Amino acid sequence: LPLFERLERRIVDGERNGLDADLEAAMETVPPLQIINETLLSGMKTVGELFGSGQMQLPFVLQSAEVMKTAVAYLEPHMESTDDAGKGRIVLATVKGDVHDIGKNLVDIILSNNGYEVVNLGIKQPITAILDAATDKKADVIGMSGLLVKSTVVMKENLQEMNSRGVAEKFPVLLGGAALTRAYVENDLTDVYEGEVNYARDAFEGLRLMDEIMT
Ligand code: B1M
Repeated sequence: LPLFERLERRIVDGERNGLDADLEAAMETVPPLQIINETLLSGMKTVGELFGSGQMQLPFVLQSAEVMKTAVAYLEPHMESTDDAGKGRIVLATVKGDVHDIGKNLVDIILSNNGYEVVNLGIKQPITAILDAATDKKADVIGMSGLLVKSTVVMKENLQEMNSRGVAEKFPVLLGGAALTRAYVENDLTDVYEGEVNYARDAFEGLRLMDEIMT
């Protein structure tokens, strides 16, 4: 297979052998972020489709996810980044009950490389932990990611909890993850929260929104 098709295939097949060499070769012609966006994410999309239609079993999805993470970790040091982290601080987490973190970690990378300090709490984070960290670290924004449909409900509960704790004015939120849609956020979440709600379709929209929030 040609290089980029082979790389995409590696994600789908969860094949790590030869990955580094292919990534090196790819970086000779294409910047690392573009490799992630156009090649690797396309592989993950196929994985999602195969899993969703019952053609791929969970352990193989996990393998693909591991190869995806390895590839992103390999590419990250080669990405362009600004030196300062003075644009603002975000506490970022995957919500309670949800283990998906590839997208959240991409958001971390994009924001960190573009002047933001990111406090990445990891996966399955209850709102109490998110709020403790946000208060502790004096976060400017709280970012929540979720890929399961039930995570969209968790996000709504989290926002209600934030209202009742009286921190809505203090913390604008940035929400993202494949289970969310702009329509759901605008129709079901914006009205729930007394603070500012922002929906990002991808990591770059997340960066643009952070820039907007912080100005
Ligand atoms: Co799971 N999974 N999974 N999974 N998994 C999905 C989400 C699913 C859609 C697959 C499917 O059925 N087609 C489905 C959810 C269905 C639903 O809820 N209706 C599903 C399921 C069912 C499950 C389990 C329940 C399976 C089971 O156990 N039977 C289980 C859940 C466990 C749990 O969470 N409690 C499970 C487990 C797993 C693995 C562990 C095997 C693995 C995750 C590994 C990991 O993340 N470390 C996994 C994977 C890999 C997927 C798919 C195939 C790929 C997800 C991914 O990484 N995409 C996924 C299929 C899909 O999404 N269509 C699927 C790439 C990533 C870059 O995209 O995270 O969307 P994404 O991020 C994007 C944007 O959304 C945005 O930016 C990123 C791109 O720039 N974004 C943000 C994300 N977060 C943001 C936050 C922001 C801003 C933007 O601001 C804060």
